[in-house]
Amino acid sequence: MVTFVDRVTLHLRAGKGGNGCVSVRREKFKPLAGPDGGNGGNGGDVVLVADPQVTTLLSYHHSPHRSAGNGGFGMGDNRSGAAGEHLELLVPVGTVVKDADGTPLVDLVEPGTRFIVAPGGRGGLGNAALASPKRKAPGFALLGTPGWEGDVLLELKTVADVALVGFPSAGKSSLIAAVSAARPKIADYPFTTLHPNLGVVEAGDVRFTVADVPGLIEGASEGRGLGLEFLRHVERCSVLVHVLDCATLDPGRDPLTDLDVIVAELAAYPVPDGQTPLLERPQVVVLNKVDVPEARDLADLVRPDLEARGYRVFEISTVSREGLRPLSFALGELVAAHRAEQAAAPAPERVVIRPTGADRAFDVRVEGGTWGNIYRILGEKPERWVQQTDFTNDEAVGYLADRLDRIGVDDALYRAGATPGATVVIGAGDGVIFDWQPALSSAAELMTAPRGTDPRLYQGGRRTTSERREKYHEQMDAKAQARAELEAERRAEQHGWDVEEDA
Ligand SMILES: Nc1nc2c(ncn2[C@@H]2O[C@H](COP(=O)(O)OP(=O)(O)OP(=O)(O)O)[C@@H](O)[C@H]2O)c(=O)[nH]1
Ligand SMILES: [Mg+2]
Repeated sequence: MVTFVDRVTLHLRAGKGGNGCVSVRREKFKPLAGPDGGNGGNGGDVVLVADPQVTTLLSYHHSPHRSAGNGGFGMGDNRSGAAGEHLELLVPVGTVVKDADGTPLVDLVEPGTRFIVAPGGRGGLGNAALASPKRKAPGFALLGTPGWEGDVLLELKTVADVALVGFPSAGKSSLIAAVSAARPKIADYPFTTLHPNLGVVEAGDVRFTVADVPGLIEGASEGRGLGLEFLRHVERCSVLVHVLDCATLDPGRDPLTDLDVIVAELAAYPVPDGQTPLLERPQVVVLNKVDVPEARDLADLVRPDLEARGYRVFEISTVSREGLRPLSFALGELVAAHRAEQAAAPAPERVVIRPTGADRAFDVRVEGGTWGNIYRILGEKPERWVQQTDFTNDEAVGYLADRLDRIGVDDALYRAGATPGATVVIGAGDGVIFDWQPALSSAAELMTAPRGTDPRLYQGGRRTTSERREKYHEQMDAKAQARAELEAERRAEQHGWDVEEDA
């Protein structure tokens, strides 16, 4: 049974944005009282949260398909759709998130860090929100856009200060059990430890974490034993401890050759860019099992050699607990020194989260095709606008054309050499294909009324300033005429002759 998982592929789907609504308000005696379709709700995001309480990616191994809630549809009477529920996925501190190609996206080393790994789609605007002085009665609404969908790779890299490395059965798990509250499995057969164990050690006023990783053997870098797979968990450790077995009964093994083998394997491990190679980090040597008399003799024998190579050497026994205190304190000092160095160094650059690269609104790419050139438009906005367009609605298509024209798509197409009738594709792959007419005309424009207006709505609608001014002048003219008529009548009565002739 799998109990520890440190690498998993997640299949994620963020929520889809809800569609906007087309609706017209109806009142008694005023059946067409203006648009009142509400907006669709935004789709929910999938968010990764680094949580110290979580230690494995096991639950994602069992159920790797995760999705966030969809946004609700907009409704009439200006009711907006509900926002889709966000999905929070708790991951261990030290989880590296990579995209499907293996490019790192973010490194969740700080507890509590949140990363929106799959952003939800946008809700579409309803026709009430699309109304404007020019477009009083939009007969269309925008569709919700789909949420991000795809695979990401989660990789757990244990965050510990000290890593214990060495041959199987050297006593690494015994050591972590002796100095911390960790209780890993300990047995006298090789590869007892199959996944890293973490323990917390307190030495004086320094508190640090120790990781016990599965044993290494010669050829581990070629995949022998458990391979170098688990050295991933050593990558983030600042101090390495070589645990050497002084009581091994295996012929051909002794502390010095063991150390050479391990050092050669560590040298073969490639750390990610920007990190200190494993062998350039502070290292100490621990000669274990000195409670066994022969082991102590052997330890005393090899000690000068190791010190000559520049290592600090500690003789310990996890059984009699001899030498554990000096070891803990020495490790505490090294860790404290490393932390002080880190604090003095400038803070490492933060990882950029999902760069959109959208300083330009769009790009036009000319591609050769069987039927002549294809002009491909790539850009965050044009692609989103296409997703928002209901192509069964001519008004919506016209609105899309206006939007594209406004950011200069037509001009850019001209400049790229497109002629009317050329094939234009918006988006990658098949995208959406148009026969280009400058200012992409649509049937809606052939209607008698300008796009976005509806003559039926004008009866009770608000008048524009010029209309009002015209009406005012008309009224004034009528008044003046009436006054003139009255005056003429009055005079005719007085003088008894016909004023018309007089004029
Ligand atoms: N006599 C003696 N035996 C020890 C000492 N430390 C560990 N052992 C024994 O050595 C054997 C292996 O110990 P582990 O701690 O499981 O070794 P390990 O390095 O974690 O081994 P793997 O997990 O297989 O890589 C066990 O039987 C322990 O009881 C010690 O100080 N003295
Ligand atoms: Mg072990």
